Amino acid sequence: MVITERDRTADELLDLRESLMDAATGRLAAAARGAPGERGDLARCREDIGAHIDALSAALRAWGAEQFGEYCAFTAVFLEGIGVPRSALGAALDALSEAIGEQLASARSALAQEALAAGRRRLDASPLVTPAALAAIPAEPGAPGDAGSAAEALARSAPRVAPLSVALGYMRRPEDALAHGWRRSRCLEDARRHVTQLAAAVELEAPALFSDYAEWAQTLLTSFGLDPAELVGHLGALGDAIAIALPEHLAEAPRRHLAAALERLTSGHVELPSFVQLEAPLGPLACDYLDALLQGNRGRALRLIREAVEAGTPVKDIYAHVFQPVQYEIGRLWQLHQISIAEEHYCTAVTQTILSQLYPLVFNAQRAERRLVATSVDGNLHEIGARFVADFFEMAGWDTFYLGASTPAQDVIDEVARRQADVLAVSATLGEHLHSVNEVIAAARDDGRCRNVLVLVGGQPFRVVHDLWRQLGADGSAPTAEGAVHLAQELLAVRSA
Ligand code: B12
Repeated sequence: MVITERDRTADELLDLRESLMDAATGRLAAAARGAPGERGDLARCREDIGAHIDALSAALRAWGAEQFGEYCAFTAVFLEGIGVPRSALGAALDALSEAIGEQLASARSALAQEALAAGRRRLDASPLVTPAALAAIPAEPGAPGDAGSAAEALARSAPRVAPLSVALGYMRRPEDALAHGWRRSRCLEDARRHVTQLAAAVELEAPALFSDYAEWAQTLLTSFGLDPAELVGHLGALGDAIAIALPEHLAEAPRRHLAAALERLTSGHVELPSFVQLEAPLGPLACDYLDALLQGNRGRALRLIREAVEAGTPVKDIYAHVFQPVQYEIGRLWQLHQISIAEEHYCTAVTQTILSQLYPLVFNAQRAERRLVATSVDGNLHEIGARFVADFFEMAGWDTFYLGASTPAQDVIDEVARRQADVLAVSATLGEHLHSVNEVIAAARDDGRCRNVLVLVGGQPFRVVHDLWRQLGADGSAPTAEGAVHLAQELLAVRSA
């Protein structure tokens, strides 16, 4: 490998990092004496200068001067987001430039000055980042300090915290900002999702919910070829953005949840074994069925199920040991970037079609004179879990009213009253759906027409945190549709005893 003068300059900048930081901060302090208050916190200012030196060094070694300009653009957005004017970054770059001029030999200083000048030029250009990212930082942020809870404060400050965390993440890992290119706006979307999920976990004081989400996100992102350190860096930046945007007492819980998730993420590789195993009950059928779906052969998929039914396989077993694990596996393959969204949609659509073809077998049980309403909460587009629950109750002889995906709370409650349901089954899939679960339970409890209705809840978040149902005020939860039927029967028997 050839070592160039640029590499040597980059090394020397790092060797002199501390003394350059001192010298540049000293210059800024002297300048601020004339205009106090432009930026009081000199210690933080010194740290920022350290980050500028790192970026400058990396620019000299690998990226080039123009990319240092990109780093400056993101840094300026971050600083503007916390109320520090762009001119302050310009002043810091000037101070650093003078310190470098004093401490480095002239040829090396000239190389560094070239990159610094590109940074200065970039600061004069407008807009600094995509207009969407800038628009996301409100001019007058709300007052999270007035919020009643940490979750509310976080949700209120999300429009500010998300872009701040992205800008801060890019400032700390400038290589991401450069590598992401057009995907920077997607990073902002991801940050918004992190904040939403975090607020949901904080609202219920359930750190496991956010840790589970973070592990899922880590597997997803690394399957797209991203460096695992990237999410760790971004979540760390999110914690710091929260510390900046929220008063200390409200920042504590979200930062604690983040720290717990980061501990899980950094403590090793996340294993994600297949949900379809040959040796599991009906394993060979599940493997063949999955294969038919992935081959795009719905005729064969239907034939496999029809033959199994004709051979006497109970429909319930096909639901539990074929359709459910295959759906989970489809999700896993999508998460690992092994199938596309289109393939996932296709497989799900085929399974839904075949489910409908099995209905003559689902609707022939002896009637139990009981009624169930099953729904996916507002915002939840996953409908098959609720559909499974309804079908298992139907197979137990109940009259069932399955409402499908994303039903608003009041409409659910009106339907429960109209159908005189004994049980309401509510399905959620993501942490962000829990707010709607809360809403529908509160609406049921407040409505005199639903006084005797049992409310059961289920879906992924309830499998992650076992007593979450209790916290939300439901009457119970079960991990599967079969379990839901047993639980309802038990609770109704206790009630009538
Ligand atoms: C199909 C699918 C979709 C389809 C749904 C279409 C439809 N018509 O239903 C579409 C494309 C809409 C979709 C969208 C999304 N999805 Co999706 N999806 C899936 C997939 C592959 C299958 C879901 C399914 O059919 N499961 C089968 C049923 C039978 O299982 P179940 O829901 O768990 O239900 C059982 C139990 O939980 C329980 N149960 C369920 N409800 C209830 C209720 C009660 C009362 C009780 C007692 C029990 C109970 O009993 C059921 C039967 O035994 C899953 C993979 C997975 N692991 O589930 C991902 C998955 C759930 N989706 C995921 C994601 C990320 C998303 C999106 C955010 C993607 C995106 N970026 O847009 C969106 C969110 C949409 C939204 N707002 O809800 C992730 C969630 C990861 C996470 N932990 O955060 C998963 C896990 C995929 C993955 N491995 O990454 N998705």
